[in-house]
Amino acid sequence: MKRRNFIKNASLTGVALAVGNTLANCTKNTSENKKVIATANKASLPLVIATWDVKKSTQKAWEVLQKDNSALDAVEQGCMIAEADKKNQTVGNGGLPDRDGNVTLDACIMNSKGDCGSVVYLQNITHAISVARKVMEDTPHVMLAGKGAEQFAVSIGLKRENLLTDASKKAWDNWKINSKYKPIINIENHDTIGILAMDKNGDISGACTTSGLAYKMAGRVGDSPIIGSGLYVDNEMGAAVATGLGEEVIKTVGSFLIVELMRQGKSPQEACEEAIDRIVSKPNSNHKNFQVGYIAINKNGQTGFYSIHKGFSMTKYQNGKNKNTLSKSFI
Ligand code: SD4
Repeated sequence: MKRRNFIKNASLTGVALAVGNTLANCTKNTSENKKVIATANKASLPLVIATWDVKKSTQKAWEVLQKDNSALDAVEQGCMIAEADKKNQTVGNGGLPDRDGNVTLDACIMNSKGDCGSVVYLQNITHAISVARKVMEDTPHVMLAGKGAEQFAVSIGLKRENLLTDASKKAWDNWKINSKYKPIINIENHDTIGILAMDKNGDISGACTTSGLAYKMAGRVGDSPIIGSGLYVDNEMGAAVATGLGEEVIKTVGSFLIVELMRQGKSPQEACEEAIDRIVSKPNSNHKNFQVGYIAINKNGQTGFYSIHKGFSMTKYQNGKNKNTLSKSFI
């Protein structure tokens, strides 16, 4: 072999070896990572966690799991409780409207296979989460918006309703007197509902549903229907869901970030804390004026939750107990 060809071949071999080693390392790391996170102890399953004090929703999800239904059914039905509750002014029917008096809903859902569905800017339909599920199951798409989402909802048998209750209209009328747009921290201590459930086999699903920020600009969509921001499920590692000022969650792709941090070996608690840190440590961060909270679960059945401000909480249903606990916070 001529010297030039020898060098060329040798360097190609070197490159091949280097690439081979890198690939081998990647494979090794990935399989090691998979081993780090063992499947949860079956005795502690099923398990449901949710943002805020939503015991009726976690109770429902738990009951669904007790009947051996899927984690996907559990998270959908848990969300439906909050959506139908007209007294809850941050989700579904009775949600606070945008500046123009229109109630617009955002929701998404994700199953253990990594499939997902989402609706944004949905009007006149109470159960946004069920529409999101059908988008996932019955269409080739992930996300439907506005009129198209509403038409699809009607086509699957959901009925149109006026979602603006008297109480929410009154609140909007009061807001119009000053019309100051400012995110309200921990509005009524009852907010966007995000639920994560792990069934008896350790498979995880998640869902998130909201009427979004009260008195938002017409057309505004938050993080809650954005896969990776408001919600992310990776059945190999775990799942996370967000609440609070969606713009800040979107900027840091918060839920996906938490799941990837868990993949790197962080506990759910550490991962939630780091995701909040990414928000508050930004140059010019205005975090004193807004809230963000995260909850997360890993394949071991460990959970974590953390927020910027005090007042956020997580509800957990495990081992027959349905308990709400206040979160630690950055401030
Ligand atoms: C949004 N993240 O639309 C939602 C609202 C929320 O606590 O969670 N409020 O930005």
